[in-house]
Order: sequence, then structure tokens, then C-alpha cells
Amino acid sequence: DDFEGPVDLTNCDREPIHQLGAIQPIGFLLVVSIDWQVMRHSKNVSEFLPVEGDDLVGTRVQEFFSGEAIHALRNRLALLRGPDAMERLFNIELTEKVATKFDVAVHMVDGDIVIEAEPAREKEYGDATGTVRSMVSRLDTANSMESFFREGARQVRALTGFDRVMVYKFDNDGSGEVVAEAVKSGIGSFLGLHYPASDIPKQARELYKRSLLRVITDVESTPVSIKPGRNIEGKPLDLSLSILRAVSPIHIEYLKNMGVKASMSISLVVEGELWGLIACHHYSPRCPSFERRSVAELFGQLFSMRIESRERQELMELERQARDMSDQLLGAIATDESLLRDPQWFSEIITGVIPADGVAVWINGNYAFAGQTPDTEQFARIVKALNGLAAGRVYSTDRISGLVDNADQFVARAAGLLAIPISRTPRDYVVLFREERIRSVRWAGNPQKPAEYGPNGVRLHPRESFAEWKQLVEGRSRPFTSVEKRIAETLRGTLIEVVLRLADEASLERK
Ligand code: BLA
Repeated sequence: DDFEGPVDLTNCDREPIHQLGAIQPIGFLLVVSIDWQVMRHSKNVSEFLPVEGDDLVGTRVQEFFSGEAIHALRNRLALLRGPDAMERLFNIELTEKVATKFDVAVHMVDGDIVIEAEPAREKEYGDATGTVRSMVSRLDTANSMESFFREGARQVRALTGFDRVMVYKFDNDGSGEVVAEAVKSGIGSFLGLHYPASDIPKQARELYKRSLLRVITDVESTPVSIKPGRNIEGKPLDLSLSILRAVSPIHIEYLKNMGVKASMSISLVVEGELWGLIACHHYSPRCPSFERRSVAELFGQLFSMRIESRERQELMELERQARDMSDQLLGAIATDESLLRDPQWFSEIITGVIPADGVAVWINGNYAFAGQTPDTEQFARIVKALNGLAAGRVYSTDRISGLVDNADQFVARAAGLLAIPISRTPRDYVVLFREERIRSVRWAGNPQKPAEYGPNGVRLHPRESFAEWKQLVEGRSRPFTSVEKRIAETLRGTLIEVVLRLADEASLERK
């Protein structure tokens, strides 16, 4: 799976970001065999430890680590469990020969030990678990999803001091939205902004599920290479779990174009999937200590667990509301069947559970509209198209233009729909419409400024990537979710029952 040739914007997904053969200069890296012989190392070890010469390959670690340090490392290695395990040691002495203490991470790759060390700050936490516990307890006081996300961003900003901390949530299509932000005053807000899926390529997302925190301390710093680049088997070092991993030059350019000097992101993994990131920006170089990053990472894990349980609760609440709505509909129509033709009434009841901008009802060849909908002629074409689809199921689309011609006449008002067939033949419908998703969004860059070209082309400018997102979502509404479709399906059952009963009653009356 070797990747040859230059990376450009068409093969981004293939850039081997875990094999770039370099680390950031904030620390050093050693790969040692299980008998503690150096197999590879970053070229900067001599900046941290008094070593002889600059080629350490083949030497024994005992020559520059103290016996106690090796003992401590061995003990930690014995604790490693599972394929992606890492152990951490904070504030330890690696050799008596220097006064500096180090924060150290150890993990295994292909049977070798990877040791990464960076100078420790003076002990920052008397009690790191206490810090995390109080951060989390603040989260639990939030009484809405929105304030929960905001509190999460605030806590991470208080912990790490980044200028901007965002909760970035992925959509089904991989694009994302800044759903919460804690930001230094006076630098503008990214809240509510959307970015296309390509801003975070596929392999990066895969990697972020395994390795939960990455920091880029200074976009101007020169990466330090690891030598040899390829071992005797010709393999580059797999840096997937490395805490010092140098970052893709493409992404560095993206950050520079955004004016960002340092960044950090913490993975939010919910039910085994990358749900989003806590993304942090700083407008000057910034390097939180490894210990502080570890606290942030643990906080991210607990935050993710709370997202999971809050989302589950939200779902249960929605399902309860859906049942209430069904009961309400049944009861009301039973006493006043004219309600069945009242879109205003439908709209008030249904959109509380399935948000929509307009509702149309089509019964016995009669239309009725409420809110933002296509007009009569347009709706007739839509109904015709719906009749051509598989019968007897709820149907939804976020792009009506894929269903009927000339939809551009009304997409701004109604770009997506969810149709609930409520009778067999002739088919009657209740249709929910959603407007086009592009709203006026605030943007941090200056849209009047001409696009800037960097070595990797124009698209890396965040403004360009926004333009790309805009293109992708043009003519589309916010999609109807699977939960919403399920609720609509239940509702369909209820409505069909009522419609059939009314039809029976009507035919009895005629007899
Ligand atoms: C990685 N892209 C990332 C990361 C983020 C973003 C958060 C994780 C690394 C980090 O912490 O900085 C994107 N950052 C954003 C977004 C916001 C933000 C959307 O703050 C919104 C506010 N990027 C591109 C294109 C390519 C690309 C077109 O825009 C590829 C052609 C690549 N992004 C790219 C790569 C990485 C990345 C390769 C991985 C970097 C790494 O971990 O080595």
C-alpha cells in the first residue's frame, strides 16, 4: 500500500498521514527492540539528552537512559493491553545527566517499543482526576443539548487556553457544523458554520477513531525526520498512535490559510463512530503539556459517553412525543373529520415532532397548504411523481429536483420533502416540506478578497472550502433522519386507520 508521487487535492484520501516519517520538534522519539536496542530515532535526540554522535541506531538505550528510567518504562510496558494501547509516565527522570524531567508515552508497533518524550512542565496538577471530575460535573448541569455542548467547549478552553474551542459535529454525509464555541473576545465567531467532508479526509477520520488527540503546536515549525525512514524490510514507521506525529503538509497549509498557528483536536467517538471533534485553534504557537493534553483527552472520552446517553434520552423523548401526537390526531379526527383537510392543524401538531417549514395535504383531489410549500401546479407534479414510487411507504428526499423537473422554481422554499401516503387508491398524502439549507452564514474570512493560491492550490482556503460545501448542498434541504422517517411511518399507520374508518362510516351512511 505504498503511496508514490505528490499529494494533490484529488488524492488526499490516499496521503499516508500515519507514515510521514517525522515528528514535531517538541520532543524526541525512539523505536527500540524488546532487548532495548535502538532501531530508529528522531534526529533531535541530542537536543534533549547528552548522547554521543547523531547516529544512535544499533546502540543500547542503557547508554543514555538510567537504569531506573528503563525499569519504570518496562513496568509500564507490562501494562499495555489491546492493539491500540498506550501508557503514559509524567514528570520522570530519564537520566541523571540532565536536570530536565520528561513526560513519556510508550506503545508498541510491529513488536518494537516506541518511546516518545517531551520536557515536563513543573507538576501542573496535584490531582488530575479531580480536575476531570469537576469538568464533567459542570457538564451534567446543562439542561439542553445546546448548553451541554457550549459547556464542553468552555471547559476545554478553560483547561487548555486555546483562543477558540469548537464542538464540531459531523452530518451523515461527512460534512460538519460548528455546534458550540468558546472563543476569546474580539476574534469573531465560527458558530453555525458548515464545512465539507473533504476538509477532513477519510484516512484521517479512521485514524482519529484510534488515536483520540492530536496537537499541532506551531504550523511554522520544521518537522524532525526519523531515521532510517525505511527499516531493513523497507517499511516506514507506522506513526498512527504517536503523540508527536508530524502533520500532513496539506492540513498545515489549510491552517495557515485560516490564520491559525496552533491547533488541537479531540475525537468524539459515539457508538463506535467518529461523531465529531472538539477543535481548538490558537493564533500564536501553543503547546499544552502532555499531561494537560491527557486530561483533555480523558475529558473528551467522558464527554463522548455523555453525548451518547443524552442522544439516547433525546430519542426516547422524541418517541414519547410521537406517540402523544398520534393519540392526539386520532382523538381529534374522530370527533371532527374536517380536520383531515386542515393543513394548518396538521402542521401545528406534526412539526413539533418532525420539524418542517411547510405542510401540504392532498385528499380526494383537493389541495391545502400551510407554511412554505410549492404552489398548486408544482404540487400536482410532485403528487404525480410520488404516485409513481413504491406504494404504501413513507418517502423522503432532501433534493426534490431529483424527483420532478423544474424544481428550481421553488427549491428555496421547498427543497426537501417527506410524504406520508394516507390511503391506498386513489392515493392521498400529507407532505412535509423543508426549505433549502443554505442560510446566510457568518464567515471569518473576507469573501471579497480574491482567492489565494498556495503550493497545494486554491481549494485549501477555508473560504473556498465553504464555497465547495455550498455547492454540495445547493438545492438540498436538511435531510429527514431515519428516526423522523420511523415516526412518520407510525403516524401513517394511525392516519390510514382513521381514513379507512371514516370511509366505512361514510359508506354506511349512504346505505
Ligand atoms: C485534518 N482537518 C483536519 C483536522 C481538522 C480539520 C479539525 C484535524 C487536525 C487538527 O486538529 O487540526 C478541519 N478544522 C477543520 C474544520 C474546522 C477546523 C472543518 O477548525 C472548522 C472550524 N483538508 C482540506 C482538504 C484536504 C485536507 C481539501 O481542506 C485534503 C485534500 C486534508 N485535513 C486534511 C488532512 C488532515 C486534516 C490530511 C489530517 C492531518 C493529520 O492528522 O495529519
